[in-house]
Amino acid sequence: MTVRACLIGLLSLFVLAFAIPAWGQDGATISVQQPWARASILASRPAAAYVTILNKDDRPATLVALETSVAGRAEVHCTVKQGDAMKMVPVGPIEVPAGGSVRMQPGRLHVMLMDLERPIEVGQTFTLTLHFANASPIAVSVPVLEPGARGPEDD
Ligand SMILES: [Cu+2]
Repeated sequence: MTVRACLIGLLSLFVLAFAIPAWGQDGATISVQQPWARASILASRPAAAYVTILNKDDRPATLVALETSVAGRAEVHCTVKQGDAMKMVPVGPIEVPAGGSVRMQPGRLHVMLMDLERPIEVGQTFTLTLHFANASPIAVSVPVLEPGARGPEDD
Protein backbone atom coordinates (compact mmCIF):
# COMPACT_ATOMS: atom_id res chain seq x y z
CA MET A 1 0.00 0.00 0.00
CA THR A 2 1.43 3.34 -0.98
CA VAL A 3 1.27 6.45 1.17
CA ARG A 4 -1.21 7.95 -1.27
CA ALA A 5 -3.49 4.93 -0.93
CA CYS A 6 -3.21 5.19 2.84
CA LEU A 7 -4.36 8.78 2.77
CA ILE A 8 -7.12 8.26 0.22
CA GLY A 9 -8.50 5.44 2.35
CA LEU A 10 -8.92 7.87 5.22
CA LEU A 11 -10.76 10.58 3.42
CA SER A 12 -14.47 10.43 3.74
CA LEU A 13 -17.19 12.85 2.87
CA PHE A 14 -19.77 13.66 5.45
CA VAL A 15 -23.17 15.22 5.02
CA LEU A 16 -23.12 18.98 5.22
CA ALA A 17 -26.38 19.14 7.12
CA PHE A 18 -25.53 22.23 9.13
CA ALA A 19 -22.72 23.66 7.08
CA ILE A 20 -23.18 27.39 7.06
CA PRO A 21 -20.04 29.08 5.84
CA ALA A 22 -18.85 31.55 8.44
CA TRP A 23 -17.43 34.22 6.21
CA GLY A 24 -14.88 36.39 7.89
CA GLN A 25 -14.45 34.00 10.79
CA ASP A 26 -11.08 32.64 9.94
CA GLY A 27 -10.83 28.91 10.66
CA ALA A 28 -14.30 28.68 12.18
CA THR A 29 -15.38 26.01 9.75
CA ILE A 30 -12.60 23.62 10.69
CA SER A 31 -12.97 21.53 13.82
CA VAL A 32 -10.83 18.95 15.55
CA GLN A 33 -12.74 16.16 17.25
CA GLN A 34 -12.13 13.08 19.39
CA PRO A 35 -8.52 13.75 20.29
CA TRP A 36 -6.78 11.01 22.24
CA ALA A 37 -3.31 9.56 22.68
CA ARG A 38 -1.72 6.30 23.67
CA ALA A 39 0.55 6.26 26.68
CA SER A 40 4.22 5.82 25.91
CA ILE A 41 6.13 3.07 27.64
CA LEU A 42 9.42 4.94 27.91
CA ALA A 43 10.43 8.54 27.32
CA SER A 44 12.88 7.19 24.74
CA ARG A 45 10.01 5.75 22.68
CA PRO A 46 7.64 7.93 20.64
CA ALA A 47 3.95 8.15 21.55
CA ALA A 48 1.02 8.35 19.16
CA ALA A 49 -1.96 10.72 19.16
CA TYR A 50 -5.10 10.67 17.02
CA VAL A 51 -7.62 13.29 15.96
CA THR A 52 -10.45 13.63 13.48
CA ILE A 53 -10.41 16.83 11.45
CA LEU A 54 -13.69 18.05 9.96
CA ASN A 55 -13.71 20.73 7.28
CA LYS A 56 -17.09 22.31 6.62
CA ASP A 57 -15.59 24.99 4.42
CA ASP A 58 -15.98 25.00 0.65
CA ARG A 59 -12.20 25.13 0.30
CA PRO A 60 -9.74 22.39 1.27
CA ALA A 61 -7.99 22.81 4.62
CA THR A 62 -4.34 21.90 4.86
CA LEU A 63 -2.75 20.76 8.10
CA VAL A 64 0.81 22.05 7.87
CA ALA A 65 2.29 21.61 11.36
CA LEU A 66 1.67 20.29 14.87
CA GLU A 67 2.93 21.54 18.18
CA THR A 68 2.79 20.31 21.78
CA SER A 69 4.69 21.00 24.96
CA VAL A 70 5.10 17.26 25.75
CA ALA A 71 7.18 16.44 22.68
CA GLY A 72 10.10 18.11 20.98
CA ARG A 73 8.68 17.11 17.63
CA ALA A 74 5.20 16.15 16.40
CA GLU A 75 4.53 15.03 12.85
CA VAL A 76 1.92 13.08 10.93
CA HIS A 77 2.86 9.51 10.05
CA CYS A 78 1.17 6.92 7.93
CA THR A 79 1.60 3.22 8.66
CA VAL A 80 2.15 1.33 5.40
CA LYS A 81 2.77 -2.30 4.56
CA GLN A 82 6.10 -3.02 2.90
CA GLY A 83 6.35 -6.67 2.01
CA ASP A 84 5.55 -8.45 5.26
CA ALA A 85 6.57 -5.58 7.49
CA MET A 86 4.66 -2.56 8.71
CA LYS A 87 6.55 0.68 8.38
CA MET A 88 5.77 4.25 9.39
CA VAL A 89 6.50 7.08 7.02
CA PRO A 90 6.19 10.82 7.67
CA VAL A 91 3.46 12.40 5.54
CA GLY A 92 2.18 15.88 5.19
CA PRO A 93 0.95 18.45 4.67
CA ILE A 94 -2.41 16.71 5.12
CA GLU A 95 -5.20 18.06 2.96
CA VAL A 96 -8.73 17.82 4.36
CA PRO A 97 -11.09 18.17 1.39
CA ALA A 98 -13.84 20.77 1.28
CA GLY A 99 -16.82 19.30 3.09
CA GLY A 100 -14.75 16.31 4.13
CA SER A 101 -12.84 14.83 7.04
CA VAL A 102 -9.63 13.04 7.85
CA ARG A 103 -9.76 10.48 10.64
CA MET A 104 -6.59 9.28 12.29
CA GLN A 105 -6.55 5.83 13.87
CA PRO A 106 -4.12 3.17 15.12
CA GLY A 107 -2.30 1.31 12.35
CA ARG A 108 -2.97 4.05 9.83
CA LEU A 109 -2.66 7.81 10.04
CA HIS A 110 -1.40 9.17 13.37
CA VAL A 111 0.46 12.02 15.02
CA MET A 112 3.86 10.79 16.16
CA LEU A 113 5.14 12.52 19.27
CA MET A 114 8.92 12.36 19.32
CA ASP A 115 11.70 13.62 21.57
CA LEU A 116 9.59 13.24 24.72
CA GLU A 117 10.89 14.89 27.85
CA ARG A 118 9.20 12.25 30.01
CA PRO A 119 6.85 9.32 29.34
CA ILE A 120 3.28 10.25 28.46
CA GLU A 121 1.17 8.58 31.16
CA VAL A 122 -2.37 7.22 31.31
CA GLY A 123 -4.75 9.76 32.83
CA GLN A 124 -2.78 12.85 31.90
CA THR A 125 -3.96 15.33 29.31
CA PHE A 126 -1.86 17.59 27.14
CA THR A 127 -2.48 20.30 24.59
CA LEU A 128 -1.92 19.65 20.90
CA THR A 129 -2.04 22.60 18.52
CA LEU A 130 -2.80 22.04 14.85
CA HIS A 131 -1.61 24.66 12.39
CA PHE A 132 -3.43 25.07 9.08
CA ALA A 133 -2.62 26.95 5.92
CA ASN A 134 -5.08 29.83 5.50
CA ALA A 135 -6.83 29.21 8.86
CA SER A 136 -6.25 29.93 12.52
CA PRO A 137 -4.50 27.28 14.64
CA ILE A 138 -6.70 24.99 16.72
CA ALA A 139 -5.61 23.76 20.15
CA VAL A 140 -7.21 20.64 21.62
CA SER A 141 -6.88 18.92 24.98
CA VAL A 142 -5.74 15.33 24.45
CA PRO A 143 -6.54 12.63 27.04
CA VAL A 144 -4.01 9.81 27.37
CA LEU A 145 -5.37 6.23 27.28
CA GLU A 146 -3.73 2.81 27.81
CA PRO A 147 -0.84 1.86 25.49
CA GLY A 148 -3.05 -0.72 23.71
CA ALA A 149 -6.21 1.40 23.50
CA ARG A 150 -8.04 1.51 20.17
CA GLY A 151 -9.87 4.77 20.77
CA PRO A 152 -11.88 6.86 23.22
CA GLU A 153 -14.83 4.43 23.04
CA ASP A 154 -12.56 1.58 24.08
CA ASP A 155 -12.83 2.03 27.86
CU1 LIG B 1 4.58 6.96 13.63
